[in-house]
Amino acid sequence: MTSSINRRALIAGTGALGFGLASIHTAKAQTPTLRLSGPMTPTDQRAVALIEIFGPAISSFATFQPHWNATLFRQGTELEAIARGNLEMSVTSPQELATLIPGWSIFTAGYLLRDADHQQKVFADAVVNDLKAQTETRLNVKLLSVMYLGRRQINLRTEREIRTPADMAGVRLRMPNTEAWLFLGQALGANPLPLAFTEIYTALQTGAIDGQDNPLPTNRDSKFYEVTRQIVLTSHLVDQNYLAISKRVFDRFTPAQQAALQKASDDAAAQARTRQLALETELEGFFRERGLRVYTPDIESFRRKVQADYLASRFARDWPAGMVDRINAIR
Ligand code: KDO
Repeated sequence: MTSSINRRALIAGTGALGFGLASIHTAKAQTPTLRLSGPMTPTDQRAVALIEIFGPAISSFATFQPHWNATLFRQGTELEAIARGNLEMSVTSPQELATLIPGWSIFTAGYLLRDADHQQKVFADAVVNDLKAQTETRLNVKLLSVMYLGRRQINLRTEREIRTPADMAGVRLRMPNTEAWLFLGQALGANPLPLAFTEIYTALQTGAIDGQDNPLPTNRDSKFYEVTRQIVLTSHLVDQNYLAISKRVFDRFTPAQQAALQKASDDAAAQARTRQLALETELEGFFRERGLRVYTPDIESFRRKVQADYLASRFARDWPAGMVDRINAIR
């Protein structure tokens, strides 16, 4: 959900707030607990990698305590919780970051990143340094690694064939509740409706929405295929999340522990990316076997409209001059 508190107040307030993790200063016997809150299921490959790789790799100096299915904090409120010292970690997104630091909206644009490899190279490139630095100083959030979620596809409970954005007219498409997400739904030609991730299944089941967009592995994990009839392979966003940690919490670890945290994060992200990519190629068959129609629309017509809408949008005014070209040039 969009942050309920005033953006300026939050940013101004982070410098003055105390952080309640006194235990992090104490001896090894009391290792600090790193609580992570996220809306994903525990079977999501990012969650699996964090459980299998990240937690064990840091267990000698910190206790990793994940909370899935948004059971600790509501989707979209995690950054505010970290900034206020009420949470140590989350898996955040450019769409959420853009509600607080508008420049992040460049990564919410459809058809900008080409694939997982491009996404990884862009995150490691100096082109993102300024946004990362602003996020640390203004929000107290350090982005450890980029996590590949997958290519987002349109998934509908209706049967009408979708070839171009014009065919999306009137489709009530669920989007996460931030301005950038809702804009993407609109750019796809749909009528976007904001809804939390954890409410999608029931909304599809009851017909409160006509569809949703998410990568194929998410569709499988959250069983959206049980309550929908078709998947339109628009691949409109190479979706990225970031493993995020409170900067102040991070700074309290020794340099060796910080390096171990960074490596654990990169290793977990690498495993998750490899598995998500494999699932994306396998799953088309899985959905077809369950009776869904899976097909590729006229992608060029989607690309043209979505890119044109973004470049003409108010979001583009917050993108540093030349940044789109620099991102496109990364190979
Ligand atoms: C979603 O709400 O559709 C979304 O895919 C948005 C992502 O940025 C991310 O928050 C994701 O949900 C969750 O991690 C659940 O997979």
